[in-house]
Amino acid sequence: MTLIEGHKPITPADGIPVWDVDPYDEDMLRAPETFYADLRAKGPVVFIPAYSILALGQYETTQKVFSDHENFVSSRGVGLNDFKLEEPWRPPSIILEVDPPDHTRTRRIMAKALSPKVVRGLADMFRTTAEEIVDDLLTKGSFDAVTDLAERFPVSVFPRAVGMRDVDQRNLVDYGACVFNAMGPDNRLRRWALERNKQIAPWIMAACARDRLTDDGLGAMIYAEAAAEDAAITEAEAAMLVRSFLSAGVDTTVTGIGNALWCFATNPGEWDRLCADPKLARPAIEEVLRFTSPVHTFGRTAGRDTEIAGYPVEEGTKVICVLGAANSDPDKWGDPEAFRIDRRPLGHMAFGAGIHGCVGQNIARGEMEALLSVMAEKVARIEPAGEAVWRPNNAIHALDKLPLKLIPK
Ligand code: OVV
Repeated sequence: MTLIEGHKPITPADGIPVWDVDPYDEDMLRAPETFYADLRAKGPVVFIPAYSILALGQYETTQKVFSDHENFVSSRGVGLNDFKLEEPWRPPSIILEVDPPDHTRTRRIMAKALSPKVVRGLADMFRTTAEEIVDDLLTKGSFDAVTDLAERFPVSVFPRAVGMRDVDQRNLVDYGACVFNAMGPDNRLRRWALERNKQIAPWIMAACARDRLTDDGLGAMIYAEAAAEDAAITEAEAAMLVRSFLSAGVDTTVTGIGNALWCFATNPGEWDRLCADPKLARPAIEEVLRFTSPVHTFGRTAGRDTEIAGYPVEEGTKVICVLGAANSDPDKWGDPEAFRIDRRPLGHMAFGAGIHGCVGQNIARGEMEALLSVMAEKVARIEPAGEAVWRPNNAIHALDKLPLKLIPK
């Protein structure tokens, strides 16, 4: 059988709309709003012949399929490649790219290391670091908020929380970008990722080793699980779980923070509201996540013959869940194109849903809250100082450049 993008080509069931579109077109990835609207308008499930995949964008169907780990598995990869049919581009993640019961075992360990209690213990370090960085930026004129704030802050606090002895901003951010680009088709972005990964992967794996980590971080907590009596994981698996911290914990929060700064720079009235009522920091974060969907697309594979919205779906079908489209569905959200920090968008899909829902979401929120709270105390206005440029990625909706100037209180 000839594969397409490393998976089995399918014949869609009668009645499923067919759409000649490239969801991974770079211009569309930079400005995805019309793609999201058109995808939702076509119906609950759409066949895209260019990649022989199904795509979902309506909130209800996206939410349902994404939570249905029994019919839509992760063990065959969450990108277009089917790990059952093609060699994965890197050794698979032992938490992301697995199903129960394998998933249950590793998820429990990661959830413990990233628990609300652990995250509360990191809050002071997050705040102090945010203060240092914001004070420094307030002395500057304009700066690029992508490298100098959105990257700098998470790269200053997260590797430290993990207990990494070796920190390299470029390698850490690019590694995440590689992992997300690799979920897409064999396009320029994915080819860049596979090349860049050759340079970075040895550095990443070395940084995950037991002796490259301090004794008091999240990494040490994972290794402690491997050292325990009747340990649930091996030492080699501990290294792989630390790799998951670095795959999923840097570029995602960098993107969330960059997108938050963009939201407030372009909606100064909402910044004024946050400054007037700092308790809005938490709901503001959720609205940033809903409004900008830092992870815009994530895939699953039909593990058996099943159905979506009443249409039969054959085993081996790759399904992309367009989280950005679900997060802007007017059937779910009133006035979805408005950024309103007091919306409280319960049920947004930015962290996914179901058993694979982001295990790091508490720490992600903790980082964003520390930075936004400190800024709400010190920064009167976040002013654009040039054109914001988006950086296409097969799964992430992130900025490439965001020139800003911070006006002190
Ligand atoms: C990109 C991503 C998301 C979630 C988990 C992982 C990666 C992983 O490597 O475990």
